[in-house]
Amino acid sequence: MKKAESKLMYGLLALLLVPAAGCFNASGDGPSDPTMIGQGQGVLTVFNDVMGGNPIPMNATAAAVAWDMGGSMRLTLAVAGFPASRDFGAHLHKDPCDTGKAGGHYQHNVAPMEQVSTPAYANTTNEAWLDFTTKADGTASVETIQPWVPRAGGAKAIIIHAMRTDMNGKAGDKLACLPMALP
Ligand SMILES: [Cu+2]
Repeated sequence: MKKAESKLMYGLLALLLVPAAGCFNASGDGPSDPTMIGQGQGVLTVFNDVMGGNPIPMNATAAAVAWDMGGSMRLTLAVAGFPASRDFGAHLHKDPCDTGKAGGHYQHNVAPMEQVSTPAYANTTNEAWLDFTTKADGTASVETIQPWVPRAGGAKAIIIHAMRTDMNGKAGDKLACLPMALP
């Protein structure tokens, strides 16, 4: 497999560019070559909190890469400069960071309005969740593998939340946003 040297913008991203050994293929047809379909593009936005309640420093960083594993998606997220030893929620969201703080979660099967935040739709296989716990050095890396790739134009950001995600897909305040360049 060719390394994507040209995409190595910084060290954090470099870590994410090595596909998993032994390619995952949800359809069971055998291995297929992963294709990078998108990545975190631009700077992590840490949302202003006038009450001083945002624990993420403004100079924190994040990088993400999405791979098409042959109809399924591997999505990786790495962060640095975060508070040590703390839980955060994170998800793939529908809208850009500057549009309503990225709107709601990307859902493969789109819920009827009244069921958006129910376990039937807000779950770990219908949405891409990337909850993580930071290490003592303030870094973390996490990945999720989903049996789908996002619809064209359907996913535009990763939001980092104040708490781990509960069974209804809720994870508290939106603390930061990473723009995602996806098809
Ligand atoms: Cu979210």
